[in-house]
Amino acid sequence: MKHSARTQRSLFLAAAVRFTALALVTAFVLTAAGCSKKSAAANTNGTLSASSATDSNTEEQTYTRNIIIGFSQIGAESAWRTCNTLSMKTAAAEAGIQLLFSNAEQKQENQIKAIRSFIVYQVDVIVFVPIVQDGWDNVLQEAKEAHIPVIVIDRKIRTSDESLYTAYIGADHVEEGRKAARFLQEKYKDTNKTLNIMEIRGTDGSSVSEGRYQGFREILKDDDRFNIIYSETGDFLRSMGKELAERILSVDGTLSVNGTPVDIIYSHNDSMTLGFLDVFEEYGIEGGKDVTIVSVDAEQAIIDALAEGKVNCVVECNPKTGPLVMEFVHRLTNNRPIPKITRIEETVFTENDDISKIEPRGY
Ligand code: GYE
Repeated sequence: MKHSARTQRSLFLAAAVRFTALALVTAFVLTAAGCSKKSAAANTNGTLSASSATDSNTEEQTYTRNIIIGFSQIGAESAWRTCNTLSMKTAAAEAGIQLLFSNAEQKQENQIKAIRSFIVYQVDVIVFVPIVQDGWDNVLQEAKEAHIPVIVIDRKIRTSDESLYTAYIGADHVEEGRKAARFLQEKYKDTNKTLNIMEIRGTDGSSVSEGRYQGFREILKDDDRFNIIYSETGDFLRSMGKELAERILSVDGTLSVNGTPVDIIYSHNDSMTLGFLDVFEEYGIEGGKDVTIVSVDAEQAIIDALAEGKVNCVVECNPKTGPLVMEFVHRLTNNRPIPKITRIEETVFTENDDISKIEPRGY
């Protein structure tokens, strides 16, 4: 690739800075990422690790192309997240882009540290998933002053200065909440009885959980039949889903809140839903029958549960954004424009569909 005005001089400077930053970043990446066996192998023989999901040729190719991006991922809390990470790593390898990967293990301060390291290292583009919406302006201002474009993926940030990031790629999480509610209105169109809802929220402060919370209520606000009697965060974790289910069921063995039976569970992600289904088995509760369940993500395990009638509706959220991100990185590093906002198309799978026709999810 012909280098832009980011002249040979700044490249020489960059190389010098990179060398000093290398120790910093390498130490950070190794500890944080828990690199896959493959890239870990590369590290042990002393070469710089650029996480690649395919064979050694790709690593060779990666170095020659010389576009370097820093990717700050929030963690590995769900099958969705793991797939998102793999999509990024695979797409980078296939695009010949070197990807410095950081796993923040669910901590915003680790993401801020990683972004600062990417700035020191003078990567070409920074890509990150903001675990929560607020608190990014300072570090993004530093990236801006270093002339490093930032692509925000999956979750959104809340900022007073939209110029602090170049582009957002992700789903419409408010619409995901609306889709969940519309399914319930359709399912219960012929009943007038009150329907009590238990909501399991995702990570509080995240744009995803806020969107799924808002969109759901937006649709149901004028429908008095639906009554949200419980809303608690499970932080998108299967373990927390289990914990909440045990806490609720251990009271009197029934799925109820202060004696009020729960008719519907609205869960912000499949991992938490699977946690509930784990515990339901112990209590002989049939998900999908004794209680209607609506979940979001559409990982394979929940599609299997849908096929078994254990859940009733699954709102898709697509984690495979890697190829699009790499396409935008190529455009950016060739001074070509990219759209500010790019929404990922998604669907809904319900108990009324022919589940056998659903393609394997890959996560
Ligand atoms: O729904 C959940 C993950 O940010 C859309 O994060 C993502 C969410 C996804 O933990 O499984």
